Amino acid sequence: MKSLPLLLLSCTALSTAFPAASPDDADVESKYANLAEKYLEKYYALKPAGGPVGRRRVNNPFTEKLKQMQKFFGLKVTGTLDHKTVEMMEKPRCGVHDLGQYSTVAKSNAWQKTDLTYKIVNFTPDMPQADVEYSLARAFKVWSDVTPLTFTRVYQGDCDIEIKFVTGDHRDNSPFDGPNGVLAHAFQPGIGIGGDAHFDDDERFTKNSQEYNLFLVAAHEFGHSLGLHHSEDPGALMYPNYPTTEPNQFRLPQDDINAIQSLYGKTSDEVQPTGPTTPSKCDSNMVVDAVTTLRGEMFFFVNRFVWRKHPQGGEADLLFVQGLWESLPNDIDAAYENPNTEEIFVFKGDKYWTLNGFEVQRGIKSITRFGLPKNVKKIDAAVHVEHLGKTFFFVKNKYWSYDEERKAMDQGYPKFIAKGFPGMTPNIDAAVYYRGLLYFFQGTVQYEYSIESRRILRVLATNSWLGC
Ligand code: 0ZB
Ligand code: CA
Ligand code: ZN
Ligand code: ZN
Repeated sequence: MKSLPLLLLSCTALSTAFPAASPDDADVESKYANLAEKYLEKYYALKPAGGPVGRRRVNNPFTEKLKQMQKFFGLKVTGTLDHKTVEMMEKPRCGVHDLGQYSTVAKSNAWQKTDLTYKIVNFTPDMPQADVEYSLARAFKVWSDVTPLTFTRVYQGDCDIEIKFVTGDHRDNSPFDGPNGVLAHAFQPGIGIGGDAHFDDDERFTKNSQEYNLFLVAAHEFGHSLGLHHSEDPGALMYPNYPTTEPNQFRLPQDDINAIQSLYGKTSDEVQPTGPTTPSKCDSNMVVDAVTTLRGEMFFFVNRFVWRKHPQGGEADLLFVQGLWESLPNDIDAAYENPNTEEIFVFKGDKYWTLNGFEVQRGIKSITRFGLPKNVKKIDAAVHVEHLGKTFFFVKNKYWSYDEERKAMDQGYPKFIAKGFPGMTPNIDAAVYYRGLLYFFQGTVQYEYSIESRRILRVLATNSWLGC
């Protein structure tokens, strides 16, 4: 049986997502820009506009994906939205990715054994050989840690997963495309080329957080080698796009654990591994780490993600914290904006980071600079109240008041939260000031608080801002 590379699994049938119209050449570009964007988002993993300000330095993601699409359909690769391209986009087709199927619709084939072998046929010149070996071994371990699978390296003869670094056309009907775009591909389980993983050696592979980290790319490819398809969960390793997260802190997300265990079962370990889950804005159990405004927008921090909400735009966008601010840690404690200086302060443990919009300022500082005592090892929440010129820091059952003008703590603090904010109880997760009111987040609920009348006005669900 000849197995197909994942990218040849597309099909043309069933419904069309777009109305059929006859494009008028003159304004094809503007008229169909929206259609093309939707199409590329759907089938080519184009990130929605206004999405993460990623670290990638590709020219223009839209043009890149458009070129991929034109190539796939044998059109002239112009990178512009011409008549022929629009026509192709309007042709009926089934809802399957050209980049591989989503795990939810695909019926994968798995290896019929659990002890697999791999061979590294050649090496990339980008990294020392030992680093390549280490990155690939670590990528296999991602999957063997959560399943009964084992991976053994062989040096010659037959093997299940052959690993190669190649460029351009390498005779499997899926030529690579030079720098960026496609980074690698892998074949589903099977004999011959089945299971094999090819890496585009026109990329620069690294073992650190610079693009593209070989371990991360390999871990994703080996997922395909084991029979996984792309996932729709933006936090999953098998999501179609290269993630903007720190590779050294990588933990296999729960979505991928579930997917691989559905093919091969669980490990025999007594303690079953679990992984990070992606928050969903409609989850009424959602709890936040921190909330802040930023130049009129709202940012809700939840572990390694942040929801970004434009005040008038209804839906909030889910982004990686490190997709927006590369050097920020995940799981922060608190954040606040001083709208006068347009600075954002982000707190974790006894340290804080300063942001100017989407730039992280140099230097991680100690929270003692705000005048907090040394025995405070972390704060729960921070909020700046514009009309008072004060910033409040909440720690367990107490709070401090910081004067932004004098850049000093006010006298007589800490005070009890119950005294300063009657009705509020200790251990606040996050606080934000918005249009004259305070919002305190505690677990799955949020209290709308009036400073003037010193009382809770409303109790809302924590996720109520996110437009579920
Ligand atoms: N390979 O498995 C892929 O998904 C290809 C595209 C397919 C048409 C073969 C690929 O190289 N995708 C890019 C990628 O980074 C997408 C991108 O440039 O954003 N794949 C590697 C990856 C994806 C998610 C997590 C880690 C690594
Ligand atoms: Ca490439
Ligand atoms: Zn290939
Ligand atoms: Zn992939």
